[in-house]
Amino acid sequence: MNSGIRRSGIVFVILVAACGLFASGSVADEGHGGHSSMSGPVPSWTAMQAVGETLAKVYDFKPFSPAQPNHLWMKASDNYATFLHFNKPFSKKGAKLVFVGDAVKGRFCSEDQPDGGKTGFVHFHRAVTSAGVMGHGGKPGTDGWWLRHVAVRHAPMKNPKTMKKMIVKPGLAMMFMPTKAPACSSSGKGPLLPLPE
Ligand SMILES: [Cu+2]
Repeated sequence: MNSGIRRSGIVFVILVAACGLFASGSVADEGHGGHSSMSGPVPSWTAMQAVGETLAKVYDFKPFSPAQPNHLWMKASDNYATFLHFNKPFSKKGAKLVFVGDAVKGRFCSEDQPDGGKTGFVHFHRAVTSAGVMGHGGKPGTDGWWLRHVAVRHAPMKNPKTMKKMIVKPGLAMMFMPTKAPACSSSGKGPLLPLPE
């Protein structure tokens, strides 16, 4: 994947993150320091409401089977997508946006993990999962997406390493949720497929 796509992805994520913060209206109670230092005009309520309406129309992509009820996805290109991750199914009243993020199509191989995870693509979710099973990680070479999460609020989650409760802070969520990928080129399973661009 070229770095242009990755960079524009980050800009997108930051924009959506900002929208999420403005629209939540509860930034102050959540103690997000960065926001209060902002000066100048603030976005109008109707402008922010229109953001939601706009996003709802284009977040219609279904990269996973079965579909994730807590996620809305937008296909940006054949191998790049962005998502909104809610605290409960988005079809439920009161569902809150917790993460925005982006994802790169690839296999569960260290060779396909963007930047080896350093830029935040730490979680692999396989494209197809049998019913009732979590789709994190998988067998070496399984098709799916590498995800990067950016929290837009303080939210409770389980630390994937210790399984203890932790609070996610707004910003890049390197702890959500690392899946260590195997090297596929040395696994003896035939030639390596081309990497996603
Ligand atoms: Cu997953």
